[in-house]
Amino acid sequence: CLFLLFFEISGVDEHYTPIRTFQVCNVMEYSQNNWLRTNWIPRQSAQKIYVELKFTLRDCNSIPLVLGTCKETFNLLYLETDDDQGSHFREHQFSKIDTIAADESFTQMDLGDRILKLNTEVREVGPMTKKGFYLAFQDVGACVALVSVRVYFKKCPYTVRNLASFPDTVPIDSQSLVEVKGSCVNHSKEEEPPRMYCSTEGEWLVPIGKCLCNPGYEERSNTCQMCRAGFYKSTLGNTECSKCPPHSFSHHEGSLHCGCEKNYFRAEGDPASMACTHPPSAPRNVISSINETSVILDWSWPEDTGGRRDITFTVVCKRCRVVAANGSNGGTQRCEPCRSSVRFLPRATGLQNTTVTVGDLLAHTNYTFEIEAQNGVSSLAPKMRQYAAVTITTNQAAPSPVTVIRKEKTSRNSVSLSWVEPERPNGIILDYEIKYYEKQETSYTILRARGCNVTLNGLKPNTAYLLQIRARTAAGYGASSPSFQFETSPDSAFSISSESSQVVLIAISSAVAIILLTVLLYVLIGRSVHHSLDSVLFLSVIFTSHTNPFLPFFIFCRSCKWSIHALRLPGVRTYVDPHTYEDPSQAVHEFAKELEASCIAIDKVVGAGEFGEVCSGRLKLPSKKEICVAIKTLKGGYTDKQRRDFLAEASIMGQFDHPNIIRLEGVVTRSKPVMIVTEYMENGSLDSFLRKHDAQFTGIQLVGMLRGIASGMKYLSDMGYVHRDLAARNILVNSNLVCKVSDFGLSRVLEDDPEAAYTTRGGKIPIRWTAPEAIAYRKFTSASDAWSYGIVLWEVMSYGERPYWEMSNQDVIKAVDEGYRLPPPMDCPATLYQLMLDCWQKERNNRPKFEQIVSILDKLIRNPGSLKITANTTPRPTNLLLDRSSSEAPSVGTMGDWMDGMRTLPCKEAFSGVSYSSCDTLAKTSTEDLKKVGVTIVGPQKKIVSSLKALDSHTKNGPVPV
Ligand code: ACK
Repeated sequence: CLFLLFFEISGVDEHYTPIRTFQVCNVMEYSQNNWLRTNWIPRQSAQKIYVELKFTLRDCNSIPLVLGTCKETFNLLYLETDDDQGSHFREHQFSKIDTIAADESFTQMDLGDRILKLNTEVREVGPMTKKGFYLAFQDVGACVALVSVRVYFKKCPYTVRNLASFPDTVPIDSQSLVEVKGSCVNHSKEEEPPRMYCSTEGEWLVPIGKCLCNPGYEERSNTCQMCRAGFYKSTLGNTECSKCPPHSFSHHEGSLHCGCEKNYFRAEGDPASMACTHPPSAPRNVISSINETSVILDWSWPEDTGGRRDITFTVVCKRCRVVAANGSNGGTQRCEPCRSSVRFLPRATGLQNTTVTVGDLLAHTNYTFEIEAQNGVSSLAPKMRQYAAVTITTNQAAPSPVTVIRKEKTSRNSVSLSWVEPERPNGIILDYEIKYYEKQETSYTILRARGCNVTLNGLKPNTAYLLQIRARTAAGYGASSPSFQFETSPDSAFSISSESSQVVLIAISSAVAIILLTVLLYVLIGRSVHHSLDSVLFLSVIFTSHTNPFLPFFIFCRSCKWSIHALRLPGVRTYVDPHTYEDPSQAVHEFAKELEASCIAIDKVVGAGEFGEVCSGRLKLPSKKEICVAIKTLKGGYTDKQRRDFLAEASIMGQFDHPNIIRLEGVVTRSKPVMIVTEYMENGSLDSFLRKHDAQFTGIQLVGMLRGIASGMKYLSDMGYVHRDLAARNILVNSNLVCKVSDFGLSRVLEDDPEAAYTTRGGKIPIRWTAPEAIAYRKFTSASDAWSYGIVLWEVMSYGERPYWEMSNQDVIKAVDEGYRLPPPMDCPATLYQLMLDCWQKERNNRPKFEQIVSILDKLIRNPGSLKITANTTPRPTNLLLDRSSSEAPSVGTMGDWMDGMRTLPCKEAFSGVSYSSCDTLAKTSTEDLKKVGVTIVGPQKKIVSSLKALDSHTKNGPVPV
């Protein structure tokens, strides 16, 4: 400071803090002009300067004798300069800022106490333009002490708002706000330009706009800081960094994304916040249900969806064959994509539901379907993709309808037609059925043709006919073609009679056929003349009526090398021997449905078969009702052959569809245990069932059961299947007493049957049930099955008696060979016994066909009265068995004869030494009595007891007939 008559004095302020002051107090003298000037103060960025003064001022009234000279104000002045002028001082250069008066003044007493009363005054100066300035204080006669002078200016200080930094800002004038643009802090970006206003008071006002932290950075204390390891931030914004989602990591700071762990992936479009995922596991529980040439595939969702919800399914169809490897037994599977004509419903890829129907497959063909569950990352991990495969074999399917029929030639009485083979024959077309009728009539004619043309003869002239054609394959008939209409030509006087032309035609064709066959006969006889008598050629030409000019013929040559062809009844399917298949497992899949083990619930064991246990259980197929089933299992440790033999039964059974043949539900071959699942027959096998219910059924009930068995056997023989082991133990009975033929197989059946015994020619045969020619030279035919049926008939009528009781197999063979036959069971209707005897005809061609047996039994059922006439139960005198050669109807002899006969029974002289006093005593004889005398075999026991009763009634009711 520049002191110009101001004095620096020490004192204390009101708080007794020592202070130094500049004082002047020349109040007694006139014309005072005392100055105090500051040093040069640089202006810096200040526009406007504030000066705060703290001072004390003495009250003039408190000073005596100063009136007129004492003042109570002083002046504040300033001078702007660009440089420090040192001690150079010019009074007139200063400009007055204000006259400062005191708000408070102090008295003498105050002074005596040395307490200063401070006044504070603030004045503003500016705007300033020069680099610096001086302040000056002018005293004109006051008693004033300047305690402090504070010089300052106002500014808005540096600040960071909304991630934008705003510099120190000095307001320009007192009127307006200063708009200041902010700059984004490091690692941030402007979202909207940041701005703020700096007020004249040095306050920041109205922040506008903001900055956002870059990806990988988050806002921390007004700065953008890198995300820590294990965290990420993928977007611009002032959110915090997020923790890495499951199965991902970030090892470095400032991560925008987290990387996926091994075997985890992120699909394009997956947000960074989503966990890393992997392809799903394979679909589960694939079930196929085959319907001819289409298959419905059903499956369950994969166990592991890979952590995603965008699961879809894709089904790939392949045709696979096992190709034999050169020189080795095994083979390799070769697959090729299915034809493009295979249809998928709704589609093959992108399936949202867990089912698809595949249609238009080829019949009898192996297909493999690979079902894959896919999700958004499947394409990123081809090696991790899994699928479930199911192999199916399509069934036989009936051919599609004939659609194109052409009329080739028309005359008065005939028309020639041709047609085009069905688009999908689904097998070899065996023949066509042509059904036609007059348009106005309802009765129709049916013809069959092997080729794709036919001539219909014997038609009425000038008549409209309608015709339909359907093709037949081993799978049966296909649907009929749409009706095709044609008209014959009008009558004409000059036309040759069609009847006579037919005759001529037939005559000519017959002649040609006979010539051809004669030549053939000649050649064949010539070739096989050295063969045995067996090699006789049977030739049968059957001419049908001229309206049906097809000539079915049968040629048999027993010992010729060429095969035997027989035209079976049209419309009936033919049994296919599964052993003719190179790969027997193909046969089983051709004829048996593969079941998922998960659809089967086993309840309990009901018996034991040769290959394993027989159980009862339940089968629940998708969208089908649960049914009771029998389950035959193949026990572990089986050989390949055992497996083949076990499944052969299913391959055979699967070809049958008849109410009296046990129905195959399917097989389980793809998991263990291997199973054959059939319908459940509540009453088990017929022999034990009958034994359990001895004498409890009416004749009609028994005949009903027998009729069922015969009907099943008719079906089998029509199919060309020979059972070879027809016996009551192989018939099953359900809760409605319906009998069904079971136990199918070839050699296996006999190997399996405990009744089967080895013959001298080798091979096992159930002697008691088998026809003599089958025992002698293994001639098994439907006629030998008819013999067995006779034995079953006997078993049924005797409620499960063992045929030939305890006789040895050798004795049975001998007795039967000598013409002896089983006697009628007790109370057996005569007609049924006659039927048995017919079945046991030595000459097999004389035995009734199953069709005839069915019709005989049907007649009996319609006329139950006929069952009342029972066959005579008295055994023949010479043997337990009846001698068929001596008489047809057995009769009761005299008491003496009868006793003689009894003594020759194979009961070791049972009656020798036994005396009977009367017929009464005889009639009361019980089986217990017989046991006592050594008749231990149940059959003869019953027979003897019933005979005694019959004899008793004869003697009581009249003379014993001779
Ligand atoms: O007489 P069962 O009770 O009837 O004892 C045998 C046993 O299994 C061994 O073959 C019984 N069995 C076989 N197949 C069936 C079936 N489909 N339903 C009921 N029981 C059956 C048979």
